Amino acid sequence: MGVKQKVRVGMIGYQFMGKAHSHAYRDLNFYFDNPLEAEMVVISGRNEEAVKEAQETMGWQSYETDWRKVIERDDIDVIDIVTPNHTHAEIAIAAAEAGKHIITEKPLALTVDEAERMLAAVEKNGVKHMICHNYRFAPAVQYAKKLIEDGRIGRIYHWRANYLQDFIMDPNFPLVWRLKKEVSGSGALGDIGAHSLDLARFLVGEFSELTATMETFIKERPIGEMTGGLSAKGDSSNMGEVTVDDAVTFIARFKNGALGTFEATRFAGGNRNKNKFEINGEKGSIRWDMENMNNLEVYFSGDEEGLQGFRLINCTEEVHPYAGAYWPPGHIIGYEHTFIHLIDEFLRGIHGNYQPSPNFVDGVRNQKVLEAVEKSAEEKRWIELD
Ligand code: 4PW
Repeated sequence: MGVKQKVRVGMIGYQFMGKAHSHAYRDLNFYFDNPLEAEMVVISGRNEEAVKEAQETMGWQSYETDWRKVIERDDIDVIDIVTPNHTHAEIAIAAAEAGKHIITEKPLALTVDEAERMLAAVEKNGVKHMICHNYRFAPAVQYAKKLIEDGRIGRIYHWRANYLQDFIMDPNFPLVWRLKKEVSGSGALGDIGAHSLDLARFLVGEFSELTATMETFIKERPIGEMTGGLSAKGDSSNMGEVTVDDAVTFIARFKNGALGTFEATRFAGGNRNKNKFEINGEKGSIRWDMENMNNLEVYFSGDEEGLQGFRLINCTEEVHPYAGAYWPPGHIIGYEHTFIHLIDEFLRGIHGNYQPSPNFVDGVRNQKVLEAVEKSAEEKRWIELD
């Protein structure tokens, strides 16, 4: 491994996803022989004390308190957007116009219109773009994709996904940005359901129509921030309205004839980050659960009588995508590594001058599904997707 070509990154935002992306830039070249190496040039945030602390702990060279200054800099090649959803469009369009490659957190935007403007800006300016649907990059999920593409499952009949969390079940949990429509776009739907529908598009195919129902169980919450983390409590003498869904359920038809069921909720007590799916096809079935993310359960109907059933594959062998870069078989990896794999793909796209996936095209398609789910729930009817 000689001296690598550098790609200079400016990150906008520094919290949960800022940490996940920063870790990925730092560790990527330790495991993967990527032709590019990320130089963590500048991180930006409005709160100077907090962003300075993030700069120091996460290993960035400098900080800014105005994201526009990061975009204006000539020594930045990539803008990484890890801010709340309502800021994605403005930052991404400005970054594209400045000729920067862009990686952004999901969902792409608040609306289809915003998402389409973002896609138009990156295409017009010829920059590479990626959206952070990191769960696509778990080795087990990549291997599931390979099994499907190799025809091992045959025609797909069913997709069944639950994305279950429980961190806002306490009515005193504060009205954080994820619970405000004008900042987040939607609730459980866009925050976690977006991952399920992206996985469905990745593994099964495009949606043709869907029908949905949504609910907000706790309609008012104390004003406050997430100080204290997941056990944060707001000031109950000062309440505000929750303007997003707490839970959503929808059923869908895919263009290839498969049927899908989806549930995304933050009110599934005991489920911290239970992102799981099952696929049933003519020749077999596949199951995956993020909380045991190294494992894939696979059933082949052609197995010998008496030995049929789900087999448990620990996707840590050389043959499993990305796994060979780490440890000997059986030595598992975790959540943070999915971001390493995604950013590895992003940098390879920049170096090799190809458009990596998932990208803003996926972001727009996902946004159309999100919008159709909301419309269906509101109008109580099936919605077709183009
Ligand atoms: O993207 C999602 C987040 O917004 C994550 O994968 C999990 O749910 C963790 O936090 C939220």
